[in-house]
Amino acid sequence: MNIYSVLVLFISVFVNAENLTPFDLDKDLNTFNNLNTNYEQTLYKLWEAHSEYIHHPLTLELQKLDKFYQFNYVDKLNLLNTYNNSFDNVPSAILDDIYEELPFLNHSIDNLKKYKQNTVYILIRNFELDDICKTILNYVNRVKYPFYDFVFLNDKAFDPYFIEKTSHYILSRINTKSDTLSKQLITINYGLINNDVWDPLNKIEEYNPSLNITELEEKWKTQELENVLYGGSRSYRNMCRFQSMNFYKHPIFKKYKYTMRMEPGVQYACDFDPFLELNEKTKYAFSIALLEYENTIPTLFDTYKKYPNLKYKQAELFKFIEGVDDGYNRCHFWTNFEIISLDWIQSYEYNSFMEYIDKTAGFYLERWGDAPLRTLAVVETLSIDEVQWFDIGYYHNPFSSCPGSLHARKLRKCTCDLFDHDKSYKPKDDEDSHEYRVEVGLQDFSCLNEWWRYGSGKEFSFKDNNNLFI
Ligand SMILES: Nc1nc2c(ncn2[C@@H]2O[C@H](COP(=O)(O)OP(=O)(O)OP(=O)(O)O)[C@@H](O)[C@H]2O)c(=O)[nH]1
Ligand SMILES: *[C@@H]1O[C@H](CO)[C@@H](O)[C@H](O)[C@H]1NC(C)=O
Ligand SMILES: *[C@@H]1O[C@H](CO)[C@@H](O)[C@H](O)[C@H]1NC(C)=O
Ligand SMILES: [Mg+2]
Repeated sequence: MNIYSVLVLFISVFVNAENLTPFDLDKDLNTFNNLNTNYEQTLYKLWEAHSEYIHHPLTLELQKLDKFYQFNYVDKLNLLNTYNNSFDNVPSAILDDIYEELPFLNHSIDNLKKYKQNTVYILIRNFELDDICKTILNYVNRVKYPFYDFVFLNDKAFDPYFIEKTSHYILSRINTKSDTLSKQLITINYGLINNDVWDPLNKIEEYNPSLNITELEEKWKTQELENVLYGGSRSYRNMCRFQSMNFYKHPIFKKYKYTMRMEPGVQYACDFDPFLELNEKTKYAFSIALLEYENTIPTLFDTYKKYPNLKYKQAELFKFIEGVDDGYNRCHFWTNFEIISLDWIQSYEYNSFMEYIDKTAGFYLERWGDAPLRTLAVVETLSIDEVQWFDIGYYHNPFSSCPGSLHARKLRKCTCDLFDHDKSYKPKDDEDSHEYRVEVGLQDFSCLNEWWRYGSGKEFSFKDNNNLFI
């Protein structure tokens, strides 16, 4: 692109911005649909032009970090932004206000720093704005102290309206004190993923010389005809690979220790806290476990068994995934809700396993999901007491789970109930209603039974040995 056409692009963006709705922007402007290969030239200028229209208080510093980019949204009151990125510089009167509102911190600045090492993480596309806003509203009302940071990642440019609206939902509260507190404490990070990381097939020779794009596309067509879920999709495969082995390499995550994954449209039916409820040893937490579709992973388990450093049957958690005849029972943690220790997922052990998996190209030859892959990595590298089951009401289309104990449901103020399994399937046109849910609990395709048996055991009583419900 020459200088002249770049200029024309910017000018036309600027001129048209006021006449376009955000969703027009999403569809019509190349910037939001093109692969992320030249941010400096496009996004930053576009953003500058568009930001006048939005009137937001953004700190506008697009940073290039190797193959990633980031910019942050903070309010004027944000303490870290005001006090040179350290709570140590924050005046004690302000800290005292914080301690009063967050009693579990026990007046300790170290606890405050620890609390702020947690972040929610969302990989998302611009058009999913409405769904994520519903989920965020649900989250801020279910988590008692929802002052954790957020990380949004996207392989395309974020629509400024998306940033404006999501940050508004995260920061704003009805209660004035909470409202101030969220603005003081929360940093919202918006990160961008370079196309080289997101879509390795773009440089297929470099990625894996044995692959041929024409042949891959043929394969995907066949898989789609064979009803392999998302079998025809290249972007879904990129997503699975990114969630398996790349998201945590974004430099944004350097300042965090734990992250909870959130997806647009999910619902939390009970009070919970993703980080205060973590056990000391926990490195991985999940809510739902179920069976993977067989036709998405025909050769995954055989590949796994050939991993050179394999623990396999020596692994403490192996029984959770053990099938008949040396096979895989297809149990996996459902990764759309997961809490991850970043030290663990950034470890050499985790990453050498994923790199081995990636070299076999199963992400693209078949349609390996990030859920079974995460599960195999958990089994290989963690012990039973490092994995925690979060028995909270959780719903991601079409499955839900609800605490089995009435006592827990009352304490957590759950709005879910345990369903009569035969009645839990509802007609398709009722999809949005609360009832259209398949309660996973004890169904055949649930793997909670396996977890109770071979994992941490069955615990229906509500644990209140944390500071959450004081
Ligand atoms: N930026 C970006 N995010 C994506 C892309 N594909 C999926 N995602 C996100 O990745 C997560 C998983 O994708 P989903 O489409 O929800 O996949 P799923 O949960 O297996 O299936 P459904 O929710 O049933 O569609 C969600 O948070 C999506 O928003 C993509 O191409 N680009
Ligand atoms: C802010 O922090 C940087 C790096 O930590 C340091 O070099 C600088 O002197 C600090 N500035 C103030 C005003 O404290
Ligand atoms: C890829 O495969 C197709 C069909 O088998 C073949 O025609 C083409 O030459 C191959 N491309 C490369 C770069 O090897
Ligand atoms: Mg989803």
